[in-house]
Amino acid sequence: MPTSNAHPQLRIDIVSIFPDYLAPLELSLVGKAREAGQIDVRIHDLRDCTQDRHRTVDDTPYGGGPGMVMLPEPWGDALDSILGSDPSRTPVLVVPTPSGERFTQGHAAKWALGDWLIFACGRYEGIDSRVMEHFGERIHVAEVSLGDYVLAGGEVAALAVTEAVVRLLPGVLGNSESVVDDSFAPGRMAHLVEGPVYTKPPLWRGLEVPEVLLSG
Ligand code: JAH
Repeated sequence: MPTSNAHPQLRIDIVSIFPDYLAPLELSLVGKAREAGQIDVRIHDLRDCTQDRHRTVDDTPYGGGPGMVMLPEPWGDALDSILGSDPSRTPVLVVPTPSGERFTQGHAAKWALGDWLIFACGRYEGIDSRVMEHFGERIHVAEVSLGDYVLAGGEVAALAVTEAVVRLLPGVLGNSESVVDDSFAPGRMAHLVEGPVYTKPPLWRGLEVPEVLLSG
């Protein structure tokens, strides 16, 4: 009988109207993890879930105000389709938004233990709130912010969260760069408050590496 693995392969689905924006996931640490089969990354174009000839994904906000809001129907269809593709996994729907809770190392550590992240990357003024309300009744939904600033959309935040999670998976980092667990350190993360770092040469442009570090 199949049972829960300590670390099942992580599947990551990302829905965006700019799927090419996620191209960096083919590079570096995350790209190598994909090539090694440690993660299964799937990028989706939200416009493939529109029904009209113009592939419309947005409309004016009820109540007025600036900009446009993303229509619920394409999001509902996109997420239904992704969720229906594997009923055996336990998804977390991650929605990057400036109004979300602050994303921390604690989220990354928890999600690295799970088996499925689905990112909904909004644009414009965001996604019709009923999408989060509806899927919140079916699966875990996490609206997260990287910090107090506004981007043009959720894609860059999805890249950041993906990298923060994937580097924690066993076997993804090399031996020379192993993970220190910062998730329970209060405030600034423990290994970063140790201070500045140095490597060779010991004298560079008149600047010396602190004497105390040269003996080791
Ligand atoms: C902007 C949808 N805190 C980073 C962050 C995350 C998402 C967004 N902005 C900033 C965003 C517009 C539409 C998401």
